[in-house]
Amino acid sequence: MQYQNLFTTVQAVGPVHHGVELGHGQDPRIGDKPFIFHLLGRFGNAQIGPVYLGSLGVAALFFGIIAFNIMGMNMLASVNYDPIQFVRQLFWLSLEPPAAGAGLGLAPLNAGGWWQIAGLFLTISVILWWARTYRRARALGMGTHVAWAFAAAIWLFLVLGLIRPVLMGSWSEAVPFGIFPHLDWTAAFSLRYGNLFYNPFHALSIAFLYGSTLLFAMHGATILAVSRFGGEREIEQIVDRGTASERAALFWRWTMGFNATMESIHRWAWWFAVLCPLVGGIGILLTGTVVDNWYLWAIKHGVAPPYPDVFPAVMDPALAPGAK
Ligand code: 07D
Ligand code: 07D
Repeated sequence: MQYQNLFTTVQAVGPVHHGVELGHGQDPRIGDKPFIFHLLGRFGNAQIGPVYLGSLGVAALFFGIIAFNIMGMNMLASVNYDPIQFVRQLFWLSLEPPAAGAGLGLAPLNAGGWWQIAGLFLTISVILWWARTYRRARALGMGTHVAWAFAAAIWLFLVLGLIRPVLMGSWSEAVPFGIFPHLDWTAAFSLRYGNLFYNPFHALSIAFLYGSTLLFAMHGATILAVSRFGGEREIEQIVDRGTASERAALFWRWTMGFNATMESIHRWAWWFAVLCPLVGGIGILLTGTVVDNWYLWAIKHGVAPPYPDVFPAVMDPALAPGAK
């Protein structure tokens, strides 16, 4: 029978194991009896547990769950505690930041105060989870690449909800909590600042986003294609280049004249993924602080052509009488 490796996984079932011994000063792991879960083994490793929760994990979950509950309870209150309407309208419900004009002070609970508390707790939770990824990697003697990649996402998150609103002098600039409301915010943000497509950092961020999917597809496909030669045993293929990596490299040299190496492809992947939110965060940070209208900015710098003179001159709508 032919081996089809696109959807099926070879599940080599062996005795469950706890992993390496924990060093001095570490908390015990949770789930003393790891077990095999066949269905999950089709997506990843069939062994479930043990989990290292530790004090950082407990604290992160504690703050995260409180933040999540504050959002949920506010949304529930907004439909008069009607569970049916809560489910029906869930995607439209929102917990909004303080209104424009309220500045950076503490707001009354029902006028943005709950948003501030939920935001504070969510931020604490995300940062604690970051510390957890750093500490667990160190405890295993690994590099901290995952933590630093996560930090790039947290950078964009902090720019959107903390750094930029503080620079703009108002919490009203921040993103609301809610499924569709955060999309509305995203669209409104683009319109308010003259179309984000003309923000070169948004363009760069998109290039890295698209580039990430392209690289992920190329890499995943290449490794699956040589897995019959042991290609997914990547470390062995890096330190002792076998026929799998030889063929994979040859394939790309034959098709496009150049190939990444078994090791460098992971650098490409890491940098593309990290640069997406990293440059994106720069673009958002500049919006409204340094550049008020990306379309007019683009005309000024010769990126976008101005409308022909037959039309009246385009002015910055933010400068129009009555705009503020
Ligand atoms: C697949 C890993 C798993 C993560 C998932 C998300 C929550 C929210 C909250 C019920 C790839 C978990 C979701 C915890 C639950 C409540 C109140 C990651 C994977 C499955 N967005 N966004 C989504 C967040 C911003 C934008 C979906 C978060 C910016 C657009 C989900 C943040 C802007 C679209 C979501 C954040 C923006 C989405 C799927 C934080 C500009 C969509 C996400 C903390 C960047 C898509 C209905 C996904 C959608 C979508 C979560 C920020 C734009 C709800 C947590 C402000 C245009 N966003 N987003 O798969 O379907 O990510 O929306 O910064 O089209 Mg968003
Ligand atoms: C949000 C990082 C923070 C997330 C963290 C995760 C939890 C949940 C719980 C797992 C995603 C915390 C997680 C709390 C834990 C569980 C259960 C990363 C985040 C820390 N855009 N746009 C981008 C495109 C337009 C706009 C980036 C395309 C329009 C705004 C990306 C198009 C308008 C912002 C991108 C398009 C507009 C962006 C996001 C096309 C709307 C941003 C990169 C084809 C009308 C953000 C500089 C990312 C940004 C952003 C793509 C169009 C608005 C590349 C493809 C013109 C306001 N857009 N966009 O990684 O950085 O996000 O911009 O039309 O803020 Mg855009």
